[in-house]
Amino acid sequence: MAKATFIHHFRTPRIAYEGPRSRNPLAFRHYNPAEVIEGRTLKEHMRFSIAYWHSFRGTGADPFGPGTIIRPWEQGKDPVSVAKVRMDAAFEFFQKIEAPFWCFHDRDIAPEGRTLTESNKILDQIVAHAKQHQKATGVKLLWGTANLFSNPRYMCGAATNPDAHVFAYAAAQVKKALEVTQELGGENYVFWGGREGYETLLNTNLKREQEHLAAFMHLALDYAKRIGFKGQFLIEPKPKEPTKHQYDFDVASGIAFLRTFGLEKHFKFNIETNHATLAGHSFQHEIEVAAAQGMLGSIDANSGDPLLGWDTDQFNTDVKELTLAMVSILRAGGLGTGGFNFDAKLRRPSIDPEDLFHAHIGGMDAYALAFKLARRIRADGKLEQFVADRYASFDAGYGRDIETGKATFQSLEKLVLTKLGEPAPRSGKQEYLENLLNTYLHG
Ligand code: XLS
Ligand code: NI
Ligand code: NI
Repeated sequence: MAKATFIHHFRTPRIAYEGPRSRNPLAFRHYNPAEVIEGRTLKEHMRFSIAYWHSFRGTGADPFGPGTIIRPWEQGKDPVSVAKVRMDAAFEFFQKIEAPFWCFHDRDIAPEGRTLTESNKILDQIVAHAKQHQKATGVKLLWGTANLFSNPRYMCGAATNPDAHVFAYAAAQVKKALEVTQELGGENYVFWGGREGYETLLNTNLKREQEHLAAFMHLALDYAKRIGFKGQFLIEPKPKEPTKHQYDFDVASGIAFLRTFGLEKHFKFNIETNHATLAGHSFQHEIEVAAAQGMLGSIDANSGDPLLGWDTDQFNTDVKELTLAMVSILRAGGLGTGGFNFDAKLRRPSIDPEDLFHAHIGGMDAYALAFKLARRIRADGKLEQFVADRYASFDAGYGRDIETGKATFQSLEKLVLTKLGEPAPRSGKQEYLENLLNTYLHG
């Protein structure tokens, strides 16, 4: 282990901040990790995280062909030794890219054994290795999760599988995933639906499947409590893919699910940009829906392609989209124990280790710039003031009575008949606001 930290797996040096004028493609232009804003460094504000599954397990394979991305450390016959060297490379990358956090699924970091006992043993070895790396580098775990979708046993779902045997297996796997997330000091634990959904209603009892999913969540909560796991539980909604209908469709349906089954106090949402757009929403919409209920947890930072209808998991460099999202996040008071996790992957022909740097530099810079622009927008106050003014009639008088539950249909009818008459129309001023936004983005 001590040796491994000195072997350099990447030729690219640590990425430095050079400022907006820099044209060095391997430097940060907006993300200055050491910059202090309101008593906290930008590194602490942004809480960037690297997704192990994409950046260290992604090979570029797609349904039309095998992987194209071959890393030099992916060599050797013993998968456990390879997993350790891969992890050495990963922690080197985390440090060089100035990411304070990482995220993983159990099966990304450790190969699955022939039995659950064997899988757990292997996982323990790799987790011990990760723990040493975390200690040596100061990189922390944003969240852990379990892969309940790759193994063929989960082809019809995990917690929503029609076979109780599979439910039991998934429970055992999540029990272990919670233990290792706790062992590594994970600040959150994520439930993304995997294959929790259906392909056809012809073979599906939707009601029972949703009840089983809720039962699973309750069991996970009970166990977390039992072992003293303090991390925040997060649901990551996605409307489709891999199944044609995923039960955690979007934030709104997630809230309904949590409320229906008495889980709402224990969960927040991990919102992924590409999942929002697949559901026919904007990224900002999903943030607003979660924030309105005090359930904004964390972000899976990526983007889809507007011309493609699946989860392309691209790095997001769209400053306008991110600035709008950041305005909503800042208004909600930030992400708390959450962060911005780059759940994004290189395109299939981007095969150089250096491409991993370009990808993350672009994403980090875009988010950091968006953060700064959003702060400026909020400090300037014009946008917020416009919205506040638009609702001002609810701040006093009968408007206030409506909000506080004092008004009745009769009292409102009387007001209209005797005093108010016809309401005066007022412009929504969308075009003015779009222009105003551009003055911040390009001003
Ligand atoms: C897949 C999801 C997945 C989760 C973690 O679409 O985004 O990567 O973030 O299970
Ligand atoms: Ni995700
Ligand atoms: Ni995704």
